Order: sequence, then structure tokens, then C-alpha cells
Amino acid sequence: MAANRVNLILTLLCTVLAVAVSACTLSVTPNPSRSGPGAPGGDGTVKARGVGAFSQPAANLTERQVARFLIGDQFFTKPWSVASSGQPDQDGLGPTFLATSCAGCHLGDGRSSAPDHPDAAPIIRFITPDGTATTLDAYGVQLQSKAIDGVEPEADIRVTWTETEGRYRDGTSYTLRSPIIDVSNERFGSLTGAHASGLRSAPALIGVGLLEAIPADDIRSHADPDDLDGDGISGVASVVETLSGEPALGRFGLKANIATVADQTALAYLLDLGITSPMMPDENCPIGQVACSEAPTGGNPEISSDRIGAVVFYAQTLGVPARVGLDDASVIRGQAIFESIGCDACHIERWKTGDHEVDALANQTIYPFTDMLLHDMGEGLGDGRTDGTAGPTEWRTPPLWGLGFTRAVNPNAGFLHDGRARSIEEAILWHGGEATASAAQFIKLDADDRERLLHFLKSL
Ligand code: HEC
Ligand code: HEC
Ligand SMILES: [Ca+2]
Ligand SMILES: [Ca+2]
Ligand SMILES: [Ca+2]
Repeated sequence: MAANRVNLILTLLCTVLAVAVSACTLSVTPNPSRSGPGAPGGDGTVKARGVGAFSQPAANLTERQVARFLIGDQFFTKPWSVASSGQPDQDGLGPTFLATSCAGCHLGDGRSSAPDHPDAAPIIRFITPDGTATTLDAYGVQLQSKAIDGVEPEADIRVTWTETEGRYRDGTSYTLRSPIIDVSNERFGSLTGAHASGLRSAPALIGVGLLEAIPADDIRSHADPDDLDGDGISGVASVVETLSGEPALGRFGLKANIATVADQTALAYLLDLGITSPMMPDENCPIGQVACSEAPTGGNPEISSDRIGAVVFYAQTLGVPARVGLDDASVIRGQAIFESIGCDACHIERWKTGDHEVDALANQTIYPFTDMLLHDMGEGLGDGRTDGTAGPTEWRTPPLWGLGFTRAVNPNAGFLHDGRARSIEEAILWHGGEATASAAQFIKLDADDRERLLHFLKSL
């Protein structure tokens, strides 16, 4: 309000006096907190805190769009039930599944709990001995560890840890843990010739529509697959096909193997919940799971295109929270350290979105801190699994926006692709491969500078 008035007065003054004072060209924005680095999600940035920080509709949606967002919210959050169980609007769960709703993994629209936590539903897929992603006759593409009554879940999944010790240069010690995947009670025979791999923790969903709206060519222009500029960083743009068979840039999934939010949503409905959609019309019933194919279905498709469209819209328009304390001296210093030790080579701060079918996502200046490219992160983080363009040790640089709200939204959330890191420090200490030099510089920082860097990361 006040800013608007200032703007109006400025405009009048500038028009009437036609003077070239700097205030005329500076132009006061209507809501200063809605632009610049403090508003990482552009005009859609939300003022949200605490457990609901990731669950707000983008601030620049119309009333009608908010209504659509709320329909999407229902089909994202409310648990699905078994077919013909008296909830005809939202039935058809399973036969096998991992969670009963999207929100069962994306807690508060944020991350899942670390994979050893009782409420986590870790995702496990399969590789051949040479590390290629594979589909098994008896198990399909992914292990579903839950099933409706009368159907066998495919197997039990348990994650335990091995620990290693290390020291910062100032002598402070730290412990890192890496996961050991234990698959037992395989109900449909052993995983013949393949092993379980690809442990994944669910990421936060804020801003995915904005990431979808970054022009593909702008992302590709940062790729440097052969490291021609010799800085040790060789980001690779992922090449995938959409579910409808079009070639596209891979943006989503932790190995950037999915092109669009819509594709990710249809795949999640089928593989994580057992819900068929117009895009994935066949129930997930691998060969040999007889009881599975006799299970009741909730009609075909179990979610209509209208409703799945609303869920896609919901995910696309989840607002990014405004940053906190970015004027703090130690936060400013922390960002300078972030840049001086090369973190910004991959975690690129600023992008401009292009066109998007959702106008609220178009032409926004955003601050996600990612290059959306694949990087070799070293053996320690590797899952041994080639998936599309991504090799066994390659991962997409994750956006860092909202990082400081992670634990407020889900106190049991972990960091990195499989939730192994118990803190942001641990996540940084795991950086290897192309990020080795950067991580080595982090280890050399003294305790005060580490604190400043973390203060900056928590302000995101
Ligand atoms: C079993 C847990 C689980 C459930 C249930 C689940 N997700 Fe996810 N979600 C994940 C994981 C894990 C990833 C990362 C995927 C990967 O790397 O393969 C992900 C990724 C995503 C992404 C891409 C985010 C990014 O930054 O790449 C979107 C969008 C998404 N999920 C939406 C949904 C929707 C919508 C639903 C409900 C239909 C859903 N998810 C259900 C675990 C889950
Ligand atoms: C070579 C590119 C690259 C560089 C340089 C780099 N990162 Fe990363 N960063 C990544 C990738 C890729 C991941 C995801 C790895 C994974 O999940 O296994 C990641 C993950 C993270 C995470 C965890 C995010 C989450 O969602 O759990 C944090 C925090 C982070 N980086 C901070 C930093 C900091 C601080 C630096 C500088 C010391 C840095 N990164 C340097 C590529 C990079
Ligand atoms: Ca079903
Ligand atoms: Ca399966
Ligand atoms: Ca390079």
C-alpha cells in the first residue's frame, strides 16, 4: 500500500517535472519483499514460516487459480482408499503401493523423513550387474513394500548405516553415514540377476513449476560436458522423452530423468500409489503377481484428467517462501564464502523464467541456486545406477531454496538424494567428484566461517 503510494507520487513527480533524478529510473516496486534475492520465487513468493512453509499457493495466483490449487491439494493430501470402500471420489489404491497419498512421502509438501524413520517409504529400483537400470518381470521398475488386503507386498525394505569419521582442518571431527539397503521376504522369487539400488528420499516440491518454466536452451547454455573451460566442472544436460514420446530436457527426479511435473505426477500415481490415470492407464501388475491382477480397481482411469491436472497445477504453484535474515552481516559474509569456494559453479543463484502455460510462472526472476544439470559427485554418493543420461555417480544439482525451512516442515527430514545427511554440513562434506575442490575448501574453513556459510544456507 505505502509503496504503491510512493510509486504513484514518484510517477507524478517524474511526469510533471520531467527530470532525470535517479528515483525516477529506480522505480519503487509495489512490494519490495516480492522481488530480488529475498523473494526467491519471484512474484509468487509467499510469507510463510514453520510447518506450513512449503504448503502455500503462490502469492500471484488469481482467486480462481487458488480454488484449483485447493482441489489439487485434496487429491495430493487425502489418503486414497481401496476400490469400492465407500469413497468413490478417491478410490483404487494399489494393489501394491508405497504410500496412500502424495503427502505420505512429501510431508507438508516438503521432504520425506530419513529412510530409516518409521514414517519413511524409501524408493528402491533395480540394476543389472553392470549398473544399468532395469525392469524385472516379477517386480516391475520399482519395489512396492505395501499392498491392499489380499495382495502380497513385493518385499520388505530396511535401511541401516555404516559410519566413517573425518576431521575439519581445525581438528573438529565429524561422522558421515552411508546407507546399506536390505531387501528381504521377496514374495515373487529372488531379484534374479539384478540387485536393489537407487534408494531415494522425496524432495521438497516448492517452486517446481518455476523450474519447469526456465527456458531449456538457457539451461543447456550452462552445460560444459567436456569441461572445455577447464574449471573441473562439467555439467551435463539430461536428455529424456516425455511420456508422450517427445524428446525433452530432463529436469525432475534426482537424476533429472523426467521432463515435466505432469509426467512425474502420473508416474508417482501409478508407481507410488497404484492409481491409474489417462497417462498411465494400466494397473501396476507385473507378470506373475496373480492376486494383484485380480484385485479390485477403482474404474479406469482411477484419477480423471481434470483431477490429475489439478494436482499438477497444485505442485507447479506451491509458493517458495521468502528468505529470512538476508541482511544479516554473517549471512552476507556467508554468501561471499559460498561464492569464493566455488559452490556457485553448480548452485547458480538466479534465473529468469520464460513462457509457461500457467501465466503466474512466466517471466519471473527466481533464485533457486541450481544449474539443473547433472554432475559427477563421486563414488561416495554413487548409487551404481545408470538412469537415462545420468551415470552411476551423477546427480542433478538440487535447488537450495527453502533449505532453512526443511526441519521446520519435517523435523525428521534428511539431506541429499537418499536422506543420509543429518545436517547441511554433512551434505556438503559428502560432495566429491566435480565438487571435490569446493568441498576441500569447505573443510579448510575455520569454525566461524563454516558458521557464516551455514547461516547463509539457512537463510534460503
Ligand atoms: C513413495 C514416496 C513418494 C510418493 C508417494 C510421491 N513421491 Fe514425489 N517424489 C518422491 C521421490 C523419491 C522423488 C525423487 C524422484 C527420483 O529421483 O526418482 C519425487 C519427486 C517428485 C517431483 C519432482 C521434484 C524434483 O525436484 O525433481 C514431483 C513434482 C513429485 N515428486 C510429485 C509427486 C506427486 C504429485 C505425488 C502424488 C501423485 C508424489 N510425488 C508422490 C517420492 C514420492
Ligand atoms: C559440481 C557441482 C556442485 C558443487 C561445486 C557444489 N554442489 Fe552442492 N550439490 C550438488 C549436487 C549434484 C547435489 C546433490 C547430491 C546428492 O543428492 O547426492 C548437491 C547437494 C547439496 C546440498 C544438499 C541439498 C539437499 O537438497 O539435500 C547442499 C546443502 C549443497 N549441495 C551445498 C553446497 C555447498 C555449500 C557447496 C560449496 C561448498 C556446494 N554445494 C558445491 C552439486 C554441487
Ligand atoms: Ca489401482
Ligand atoms: Ca513393483
Ligand atoms: Ca567447466
